[in-house]
Amino acid sequence: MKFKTEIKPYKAAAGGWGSLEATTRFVFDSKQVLKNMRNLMRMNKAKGFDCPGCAWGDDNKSTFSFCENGAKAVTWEATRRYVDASFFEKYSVSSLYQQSDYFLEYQGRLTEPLRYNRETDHYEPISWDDAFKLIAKYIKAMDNPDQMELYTSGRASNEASWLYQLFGRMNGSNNFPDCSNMCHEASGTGLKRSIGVGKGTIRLDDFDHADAIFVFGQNPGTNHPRMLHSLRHAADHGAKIVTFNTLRERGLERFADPQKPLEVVTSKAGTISSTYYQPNLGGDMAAIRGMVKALSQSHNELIAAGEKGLFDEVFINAKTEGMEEYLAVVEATDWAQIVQQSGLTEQQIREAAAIYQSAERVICTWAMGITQHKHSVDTVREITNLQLLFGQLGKKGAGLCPVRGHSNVQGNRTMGIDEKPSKAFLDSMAAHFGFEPPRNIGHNTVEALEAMLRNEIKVLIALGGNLAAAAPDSPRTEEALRRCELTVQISTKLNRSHLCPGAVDALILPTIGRTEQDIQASGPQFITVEDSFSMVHASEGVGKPIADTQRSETAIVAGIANAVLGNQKLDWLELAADYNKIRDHIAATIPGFADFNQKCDIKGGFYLGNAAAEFRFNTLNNKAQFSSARLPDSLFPQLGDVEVPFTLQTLRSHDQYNTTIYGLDDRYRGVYGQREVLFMHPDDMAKMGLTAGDDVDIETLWNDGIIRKVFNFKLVSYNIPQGNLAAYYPETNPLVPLSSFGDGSGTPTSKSVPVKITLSEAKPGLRIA
Ligand SMILES: Nc1nc2c(c(=O)[nH]1)N[C@H]1C(S)=C(S)[C@@H](COP(=O)(O)OP(=O)(O)OC[C@H]3O[C@@H](n4cnc5c(=O)[nH]c(N)nc54)[C@H](O)[C@@H]3O)O[C@H]1N2
Ligand SMILES: Nc1nc2c(c(=O)[nH]1)N[C@H]1C(S)=C(S)[C@@H](COP(=O)(O)OP(=O)(O)OC[C@H]3O[C@@H](n4cnc5c(=O)[nH]c(N)nc54)[C@H](O)[C@@H]3O)O[C@H]1N2
Ligand SMILES: [Mo]
Repeated sequence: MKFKTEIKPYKAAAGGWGSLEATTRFVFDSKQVLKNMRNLMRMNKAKGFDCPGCAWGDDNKSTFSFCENGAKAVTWEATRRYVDASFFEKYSVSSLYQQSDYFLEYQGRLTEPLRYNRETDHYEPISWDDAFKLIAKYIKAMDNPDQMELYTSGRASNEASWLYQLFGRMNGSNNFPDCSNMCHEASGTGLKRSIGVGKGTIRLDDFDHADAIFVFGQNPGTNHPRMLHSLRHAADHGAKIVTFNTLRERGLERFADPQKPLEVVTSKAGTISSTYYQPNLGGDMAAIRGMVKALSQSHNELIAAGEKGLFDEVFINAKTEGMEEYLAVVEATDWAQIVQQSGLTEQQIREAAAIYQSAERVICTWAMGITQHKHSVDTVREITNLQLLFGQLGKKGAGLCPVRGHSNVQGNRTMGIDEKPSKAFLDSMAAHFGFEPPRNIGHNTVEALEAMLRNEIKVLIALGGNLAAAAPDSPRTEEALRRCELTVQISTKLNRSHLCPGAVDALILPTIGRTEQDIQASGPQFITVEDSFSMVHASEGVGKPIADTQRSETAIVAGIANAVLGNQKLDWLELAADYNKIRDHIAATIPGFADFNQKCDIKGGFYLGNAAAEFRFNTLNNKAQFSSARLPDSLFPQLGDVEVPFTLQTLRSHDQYNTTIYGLDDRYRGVYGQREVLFMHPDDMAKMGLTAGDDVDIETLWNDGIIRKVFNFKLVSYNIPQGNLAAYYPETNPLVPLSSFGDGSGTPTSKSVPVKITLSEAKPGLRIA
């Protein structure tokens, strides 16, 4: 595959023609025009499937509820290309390992179960029954149930993930590492500590009522394109959109709605952000603290003058705890530290505070720019503190909105994919099924990988995802997978994780996807998912699966459970034959799901509710808790006095879905035909005697003596604060140390990696050290 490489700044608005062109190119390229268009038009409708792209909600307003990147996700799944036994006969695992992630997934859909043959280094066909028996053999041979890790990626349905957690717990373990551990864990943890519920408090239509929307550390133009419609709509109605993003992101500046043809034709693109701040990586907590410092000063001045203060004292007194302590910490934080850490001026911060103050109703949204740092839990709680001071909770047009990643990652948690389940959850399982679930805390993703590296884990099962490429410290992560006795990957497409087989055995189990028909013994099935706004809705695939040897995720999980546990406690196969029966059990065990099957008929789905939005705080004393953490002294306390020249964030291009690479362009950032690029401020280049286009090597500064280095990244001049860098994940995952993770969240610090840069000396072709 040869690609034209160039760097060419993008001039147009986000959305608009560029987006339409790219969408149609993807749809038509896949040579399945009719099928694809029909698929797209059914996305996010009452009948049809939920978009596997992201977890944004559905407004049910526009006729074509899809976006460019959702279209890519759908057509990617609907490919007619496939990899079967003859493919694996041709390619050994070692030869495939040399290929790029793009090449691997591009080969098409996995169609039959495969077992790794270590003697020949090739995967070979195995029957479904034999595959299940093999898994059971390994699991039954374990000395204790915690020698197994059950990984989940956030695309799995509620039904499949609920069955999966039940299987794991009946077998005796809470080892449920998942993609959320690498993603929004800090949001869940922080919100739970502050307001008692680890989910966002707003609903989609709140965007129509907000006076100001603060968007922290998020690139919706690429990762949640449908959110641009909500932002654009809000902006059109006069809401102020205030962005905090280290990079200038095109999608947050201007947006033409591709679903409003006139706008596209006339190029009448609307401005999205009324104000755009570019803090240092990890600087948001300091910026918000500065805003509170400014607001608190105005509040005190008003009170001193005998007037009504700014803060919502009725709400604070009745519903919260810890404000005095928090404001004392704010008072004690000086402006010099705030300015130095945030990278913003006092004036900019006061200006942001003034916008906040002028708004009656405020929404704060955030994503990975907030959650993938060492102090992310504290940062999420700082955002919450700000909102609590003004009573911006539980009222129309106001609240907290962590914007989730994978399309059902929030639903997975609701279903119990959680290494630290609540007592209430376990009690409910215990009561309904009459067994004693494990009560210890299980492993998150980083802990699971560490346990594998210590040779403590015999079996790894992955319900989707691509752990080898998604997790940090690639060489160590790959080695971790290789140290399990058996690895089992339940997947749609070939990826790096399949090429890191367990030490003794490895299986690939091919599954049908969300967009495809799922026919079981009782007839066609639908599944359910939950979006970022706690809306649960049904999703029914329309495309015909490419091979009748693929099975649904639910059927695969049931097959494994049946082979391991038998059918005494539960008839797993009967459940997989009729998902209504699974939903009946969910209704009986998970709060909010009463009459689940009946509610699946509701157009647009049903709302699970949010206790905090109704002022019920499931915390100490049933009050929302202000946190009073100090600003961190440094992003890298592990490094002591070592001077860190640059902080690197690892982020997504426009043509990828996590580790799935659709293409090599990043249109809005003006990058074409390449992915190994490093975004840097031109003055930083000048200081180092470098120029745009130079090849550089990037090396992590860490405290364990391990060399972490990637080679030959092309410098791209970019609007980014000095001292900050950006490059794409997963190529830069070798740079993120496994031992560098968030306090209280365990999330790898993918947005703050301490690095140094040198002009490339490596031979072309050398990729990582
Ligand atoms: N098309 C597409 N859609 C996706 C995905 C995908 O890969 N492709 N992935 C899905 C998943 S799993 C997730 S979690 C989401 C991810 O959605 P995002 O969080 O938007 O993903 P990233 O590309 O990691 O972008 C992080 C953004 O935060 C900014 N940023 C980084 N660090 C900081 C910081 O310290 N402060 C501030 N203020 N800004 C910062 C970056 O400049 C960038 O704009 O998207 C989901 N949707
Ligand atoms: N450096 C760095 N690392 C990061 C991040 C970062 O920003 N920087 N982001 C982190 C985040 S937010 C996340 S969520 C994780 C993502 O981690 P994962 O969820 O593990 O990774 P994905 O790339 O989404 O998984 C893609 C694979 O899932 C399989 N797949 C796709 N659809 C289906 C399906 O319907 N069913 C099944 N069973 N399999 C399917 C395909 O085989 C595909 O190869 O990565 C994390 N890693
Ligand atoms: Mo994510």
